[in-house]
Amino acid sequence: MSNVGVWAIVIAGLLAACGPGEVEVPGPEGPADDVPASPPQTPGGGEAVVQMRDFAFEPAGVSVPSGADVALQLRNSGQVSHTFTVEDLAVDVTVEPAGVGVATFSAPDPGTYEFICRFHPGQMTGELIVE
Ligand SMILES: [Cu+2]
Repeated sequence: MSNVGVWAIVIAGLLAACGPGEVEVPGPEGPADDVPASPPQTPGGGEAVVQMRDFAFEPAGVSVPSGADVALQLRNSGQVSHTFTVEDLAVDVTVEPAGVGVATFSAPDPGTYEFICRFHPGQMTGELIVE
């Protein structure tokens, strides 16, 4: 009976069609539907959002182009106040719990600049990468 073989192929096809229903588990940085590594919209040079949690920045790495006027959105989703502090750039913004803030600065020469939360410097650190 060749019909059996045909059905086997059809069923295999259906199974294959259903297979991709599996969802890829996003990495530690989560689904990058907002601002991927290469910022697509850069109206003022560079815009990105940094979440502040108890106790971590997310993402912990932010890339901006050198010379850009950066307006970094800060969102505190934690229970306590946090700061976004880049000592090298004299940037220091405190954001209350459930609050928002903006860190504005001119991106300096290319390099890696550490940012921290002054209240939790041992836990909350990240890197500002100027390209
Ligand atoms: Cu903090």
